[in-house]
Amino acid sequence: MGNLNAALQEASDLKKDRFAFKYLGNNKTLLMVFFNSSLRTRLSTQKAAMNLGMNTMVLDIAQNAWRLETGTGVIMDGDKPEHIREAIPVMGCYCDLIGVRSFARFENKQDDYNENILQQFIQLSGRPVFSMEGATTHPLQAFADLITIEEFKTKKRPKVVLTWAPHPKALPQAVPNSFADFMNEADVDFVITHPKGYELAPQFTRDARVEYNQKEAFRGADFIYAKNWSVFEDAHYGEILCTDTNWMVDEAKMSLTNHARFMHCLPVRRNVIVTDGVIESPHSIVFQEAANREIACQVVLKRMLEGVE
Ligand code: AN0
Ligand code: CP
Repeated sequence: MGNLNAALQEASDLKKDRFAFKYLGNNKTLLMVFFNSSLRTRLSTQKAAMNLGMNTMVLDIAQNAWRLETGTGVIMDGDKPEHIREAIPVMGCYCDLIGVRSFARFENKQDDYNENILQQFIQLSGRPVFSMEGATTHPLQAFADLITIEEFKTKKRPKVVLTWAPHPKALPQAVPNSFADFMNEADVDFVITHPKGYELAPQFTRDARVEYNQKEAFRGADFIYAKNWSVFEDAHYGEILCTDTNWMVDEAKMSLTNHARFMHCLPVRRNVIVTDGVIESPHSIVFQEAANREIACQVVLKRMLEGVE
């Protein structure tokens, strides 16, 4: 928590004057590489870099780049003209820092949980690399979430509930993994609620309390953090086991809480994850949460720049 407190203090200071270090990144270039879609991460990371005086370049692998082969020993006579092992060192030639977004592919659990793509950027780019959501974690999101909870808490040790909610597509575990990881280090009463079979990786949940009855979990909560994720356990990795719409966050469940603030990392499917009424209520802090992505990223970039020659 010592490290987190220092980071939170730095975030609070930067939020008061986000241009205080506007020359730190002069003549430094950030390359942002996206293997997956993004709204918040793309804009907040670019804005954070601009606040620090950096230049930014964005590469959308799926749209404008050569399709990249990522397998080893592949005979490349198919539809992918370039291998990631050439692409990464070349990307490193043109920049000073690299941010990478590469979601879980759900093809091979080992590849996902080894952060196969992110690790290759770390090993082959010759540049400091940070995650803009990898296969298993989304630390910039969790840090922004923590900053937001600090700003809105009304007691020293608030009850924070991470609740699973339904979703039509299989989503990664990255957001809940990082949220659990950060909440376990923060000074909060942390509870996770999800249907049986949705247990997250123990290296992130550690000794967090799991309550399978969602309504029980909501009782007295100060923050409700909703998120869907797909199954982690080996036999059903990346699958959807539950489609029960009763897990949606609605007004009746929120009324069991201690006037809880509603949080979600966004993008969110209305009336699937959360009702219109809850996300539009005065207790919803999803925009403040998204706004803090800029600050969270600025702390990370500032620290990386301070470590770059
Ligand atoms: C992604 C996920 O669940 O990881 C990104 C969230 C920030 N969400 C979707 O793909 C809808
Ligand atoms: N919360 C988040 O990371 O949003 P994007 O996927 O839009 O970047």
